[in-house]
Amino acid sequence: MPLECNSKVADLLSEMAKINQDALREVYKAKQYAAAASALRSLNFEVQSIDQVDVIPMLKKRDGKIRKYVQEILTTGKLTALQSLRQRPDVKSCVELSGIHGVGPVTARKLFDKGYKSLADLRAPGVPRDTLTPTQWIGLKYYEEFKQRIPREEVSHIATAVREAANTFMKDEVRCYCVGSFRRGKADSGDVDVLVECRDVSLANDLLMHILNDLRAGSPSPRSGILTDDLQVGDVQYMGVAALQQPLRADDQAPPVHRRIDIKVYETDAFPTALLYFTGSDKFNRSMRLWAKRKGYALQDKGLFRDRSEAAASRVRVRDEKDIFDALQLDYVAPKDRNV
Ligand code: DCP
Ligand code: MG
Repeated sequence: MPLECNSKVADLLSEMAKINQDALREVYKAKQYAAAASALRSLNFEVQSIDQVDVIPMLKKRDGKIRKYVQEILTTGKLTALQSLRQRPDVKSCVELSGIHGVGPVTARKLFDKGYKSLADLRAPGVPRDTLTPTQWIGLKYYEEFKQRIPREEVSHIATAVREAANTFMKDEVRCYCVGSFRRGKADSGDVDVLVECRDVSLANDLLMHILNDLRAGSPSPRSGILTDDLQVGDVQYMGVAALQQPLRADDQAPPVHRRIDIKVYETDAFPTALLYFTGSDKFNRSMRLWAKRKGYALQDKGLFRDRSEAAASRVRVRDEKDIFDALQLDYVAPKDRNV
C-alpha cells in the first residue's frame, strides 16, 4: 500500500486551511488550501520541483498563490505566511479556546468576539453560566489535565476496568480492545479509546449503560468512581472523563489526573473494521481508505463495502482485521507498524 505522499507540504497547507476555516472564517480560502493539500497527498509520487505540480489543475497557474506557497515550502522547508498567521492575537486566542473540549471553531470565534480571549477570561469570577454549555464547562475545568499525555500503564488500568465491567454484562466474554495510540504500542496516549463488541446488536445500548453504571460513583463494583464526568452519552458511543481511584504506586501522593475516555460498542459484523479504524493512525487510515477506493471498495468503521453505495448487501464479511487486508490484497500490517 503506498503511503500518503507529500506529507510535509500537505500538512502545512492543511494548517493554513484550518486557520482560515476556524479562526479567520475565510471559508472559501480554507476550501482551496484543503483541496490543494488533499490533491498533493493523493499523488503517487513525491514532488521534488514545482513543475511537477502541473498535474494538479488548481496548482497549474504560474502566479497562483498556493503554487507559490508550495514552491516556498519545497525550497525553504517553511511557509512564512503561516508563521505570521500563527502569531496573530486572534488566531492564538481561537486556537487556545478551541482546545477546550466541546468548543468548536465557530464557538471559539464567537467567544473571542464577545471579549473572552483566553481560558483565564472564561475562568474569571462572574462569567455567566450560559456562556458555555455544561460539556464545555467540564472541558474548561480539566483543560490542563486533558492536555497531559497518559502513561501507557495508566491507559491499561483504565481500559482494564472497562473490560472487567463489560465482562460482567453477560456470561459470554466480549471482545474489548484498548485502541488508538495504545494499540499501536505508544508509550503514552492523548486519551483512552476503548472498543467493545456486542454480539447481539439489540443489546448494544444495554451493554454500554451497564458499563457506565458499573464505573460511576456509587456502584457496588470495585471499579466504582473511575468515571467522574460525562461529556456525551450516545446510544452506543460514550465520551467522558476517567480518573484512577488509587494511584499506580502506593507512595504516589499526587491527586489522580482526569483523563479523556471514549467507549464505543460495535456489533460483531462491524467489529473488525471498527477495530482497524480506531486503531489508526489517522494517516494510516487515510492511505488505506484511498487504496480501497482505488480498488472500488468503500472502507469505513462500519464495514468494508464492495461498492460506494455502502448498502448492507454490499458489505464484505470479515471476521478480523486480517480479512480486511486480504480482501484488499494487502499484506497484513501489525498495529505497531501503523504509526505513520
Ligand atoms: N481517527 C481517524 N480520523 C479522525 C479521528 C480519529 O481516523 N479524524 C481514528 C484514528 C485514530 C483513532 O481514531 O488513531 C483514535 O483517535 P485519537 O484522536 O484518540 O488518536 P490516537 O489514539 O491515534 O492518538 P492519541 O494518543 O493522541 O489519542
Ligand atoms: Mg487516542
